Amino acid sequence: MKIVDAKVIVTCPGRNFVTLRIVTDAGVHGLGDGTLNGREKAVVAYLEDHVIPCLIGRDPQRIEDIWQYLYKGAYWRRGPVTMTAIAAVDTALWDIKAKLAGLPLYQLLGGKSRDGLMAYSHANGRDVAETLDAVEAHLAVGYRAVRVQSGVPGLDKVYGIAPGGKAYEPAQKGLPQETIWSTEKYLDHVPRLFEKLRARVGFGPHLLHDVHHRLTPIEAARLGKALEPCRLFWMEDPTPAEDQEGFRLIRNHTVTPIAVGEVFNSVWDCKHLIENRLIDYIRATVVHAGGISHLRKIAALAELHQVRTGCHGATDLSPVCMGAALHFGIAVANFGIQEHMPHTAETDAVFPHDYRFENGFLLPGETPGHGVEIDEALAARYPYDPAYLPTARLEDGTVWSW
Ligand code: CS2
Ligand code: MG
Repeated sequence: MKIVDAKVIVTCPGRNFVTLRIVTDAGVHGLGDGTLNGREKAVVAYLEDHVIPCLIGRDPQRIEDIWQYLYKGAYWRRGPVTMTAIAAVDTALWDIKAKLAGLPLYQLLGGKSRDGLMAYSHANGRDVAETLDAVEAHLAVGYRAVRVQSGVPGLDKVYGIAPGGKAYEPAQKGLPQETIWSTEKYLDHVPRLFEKLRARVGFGPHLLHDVHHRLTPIEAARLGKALEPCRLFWMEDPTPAEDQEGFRLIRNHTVTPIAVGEVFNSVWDCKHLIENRLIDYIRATVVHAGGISHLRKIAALAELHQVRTGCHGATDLSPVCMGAALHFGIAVANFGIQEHMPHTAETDAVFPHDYRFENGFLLPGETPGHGVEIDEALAARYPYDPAYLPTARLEDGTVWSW
């Protein structure tokens, strides 16, 4: 069997997505997500100029061999662009293999280890009152876990909060927006927010919070300690994950569970944190961590150290990634939780899929493959529209993590 064609489809049904379509001489095709929010065109060029020419003529069944060829053969290893491109190929090849077998992808990954994937949604509000209402609205539709982000008094724009209570889309058209950040204002606000939340909803629902890389280790330790009475499911990205020993300082001060890894792109990024039990959940996912093949290796390492998966699932990861992640998540032994930011109806129309949300759980479908397709004619009606993630500065003008 041979790969006879491959092409990159860029579409923007409200936000940009990059999709790789690989076609075989068996008449079966596979799809992989190659979306890297704000750097989409870098992945497109990597795939079109450096990967696709090397794929034509290869046997699509040799998934691990092609993965190793693209990883070692590039010489320049790892990084978000390279590993997202490899992920797109890997995911498409797993889709093809499952279609050839006539099986839903999870059956090739060991079969079901659970009946469904507990999902968490995003409840955002400009102030405490709006945030409390948003949490209750998500609980009312069945979520058992809700991530909570709110505006910070005294700050104009912060991560996670859309103007006017709309659904939050981080990338904004045009060049990057600059936002102002104050750790002091944030640290004064968040513990009070969660105290009020627990008073309103009790301790039944799982509550999560994304610090989004914005604290130093000692500040994150202070926040984790202050949040202990609120019993969070996790505190995410408490400090920039390049400073991996910084997590030991956080660990020494608080038992609030820690989740990290949505910006990781290989097992090497995760190794120190997992082996030293400095985190509780690993957030790496299919599209940015080298695809199904590599994510399985990350999860296997995590399993040895009782670290569970908590795959990233924001709207800037396409339904192709979500579909593949659900097949991965329902099979993997150490599943923790799956992020679920539902895509818009426009996006779902471009990417018809068979996964579904039911009563707090996400469920992959039974269609052979990962269960997601692309309507290319519809996709063509949404041309690429440049958009960037915001940047942040402290009130004195110092560049800071957004
Ligand atoms: C966030 C992401 O979902 C999350 O946990 O960290 O939405 C992140 O901001 C975006 O994926 C960046 O493109
Ligand atoms: Mg996050």
